[in-house]
Amino acid sequence: MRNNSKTVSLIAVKTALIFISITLLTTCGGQQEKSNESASKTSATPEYTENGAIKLVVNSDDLMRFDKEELRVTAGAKVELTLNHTGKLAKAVMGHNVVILKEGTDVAAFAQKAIEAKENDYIPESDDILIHTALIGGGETTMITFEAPDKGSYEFLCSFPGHWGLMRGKFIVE
Ligand SMILES: [Cu+2]
Repeated sequence: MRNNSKTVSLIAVKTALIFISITLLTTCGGQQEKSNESASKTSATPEYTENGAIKLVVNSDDLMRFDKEELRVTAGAKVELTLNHTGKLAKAVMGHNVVILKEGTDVAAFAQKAIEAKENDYIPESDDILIHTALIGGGETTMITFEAPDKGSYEFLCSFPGHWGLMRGKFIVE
């Protein structure tokens, strides 16, 4: 009888160990996936659409963030830029767009001017804008195509009031 109960408890211990090992393996795998997700903040390796345009995808969220700090294209190339809003908040409270400004534009001054253009989704009348997407809310997506300008380093931002401090990056044309 004693031997039997020892065997039973040994089996119980083994089962517990196997369970712990599986849990550890699963947890490690999950963490690896997460680090892969946040790895790329630039568009260094160009992707192309079926039409041969450079495909740029920028994701934005309810925490006022773009997932890209840098976008890279080549001068004169056809570019397709997609903006996704993965959040839930409405356009009126957490609207996002992508505005690319001409070289040498004072970003702070432009953002200030944009605040006054509420009726035009915060796109002010200005010569400083190279291109811009539509303003979208949570769950929405928008896309524009355009021809990349001359070589240079351009600034992009979200022109919704108060967002450009966090939501901005470089648009680099090589
Ligand atoms: Cu925004």
